[in-house]
Amino acid sequence: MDLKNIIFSKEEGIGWIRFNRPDKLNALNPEVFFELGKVIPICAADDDIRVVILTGNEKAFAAGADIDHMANGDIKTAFKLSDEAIVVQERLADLPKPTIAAISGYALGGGLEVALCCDFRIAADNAVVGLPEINLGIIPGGGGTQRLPRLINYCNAAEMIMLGSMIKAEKAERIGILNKVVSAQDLEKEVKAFAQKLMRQPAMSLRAAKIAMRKGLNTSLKDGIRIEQDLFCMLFGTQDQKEGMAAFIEKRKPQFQGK
Ligand code: CO8
Repeated sequence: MDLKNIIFSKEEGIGWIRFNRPDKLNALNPEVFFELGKVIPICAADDDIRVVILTGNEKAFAAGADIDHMANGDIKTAFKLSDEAIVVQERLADLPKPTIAAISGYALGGGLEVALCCDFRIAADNAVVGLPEINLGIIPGGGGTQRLPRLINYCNAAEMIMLGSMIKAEKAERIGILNKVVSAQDLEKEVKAFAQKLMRQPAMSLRAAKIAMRKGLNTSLKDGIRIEQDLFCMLFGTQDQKEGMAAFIEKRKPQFQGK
């Protein structure tokens, strides 16, 4: 596949997607979204990929949408860019397997918004996150005003969005944006270990749990409970449910097959 702005690889059950515009702190231009749109369906379809990790380089996960591209844009340009970005982000958020954003350095604006589409965010201690769009005379356009207040409390989200403040990893973990902060040199190792833990879980249950949580967030509690019920009952048709419960009764560790 001809990719210039991201690097895609598959290693030991993990699909790695690396932003690759180092000269521009991985700023997200339309080509990046186009290439992301190509690899996300591959990650969804390939059964050998159990977990997807998005990452950048040491200095930046991604420092936002590409301001050079947007600076002279008009309303139509903005709609075009955001239409593409929104579709790709929805595909990422809906991937039926766990996704992790491994963040080193800056995750700003559209960069943080992509990370917010992942199930987990693990960051190096040099990470800086924020939604600084207001300082450019705009607002977040990649889901930031919607996903952040659904993830953390409203007042912290409002401060980040209205003041455009950038916050360090330790605070981002404290207010619930990050799952975990690790030392910069250990980031890849820690993220891999986290992914390996996920890979030991039953894949159909991971899928069901993710769908239940994601769909449930956008519906009433009553409807969400029914969504959960259907998924819960469906899992009784899997081999992994038989294995998980047999292993408990036989006092051994379960060996899940993802079936
Ligand atoms: N866009 C374009 N270029 C960028 C961006 C960016 N977002 N961020 C950094 N760069 C470039 C710089 O222009 C510079 O390029 P050059 O060397 O050619 O001048 C290079 O990357 C290195 O950057 P700096 O020299 O600025 O590095 P510093 O370490 O001094 O500063 C900062 C790092 C603080 C991260 C600084 O670069 C910065 O503030 N960047 C912009 C951050 C920002 O405002 N992000 C939000 C952008 S708007 C947005 O994301 C809207 C989201 C919409 C969602 C998508 C759907 C539409």
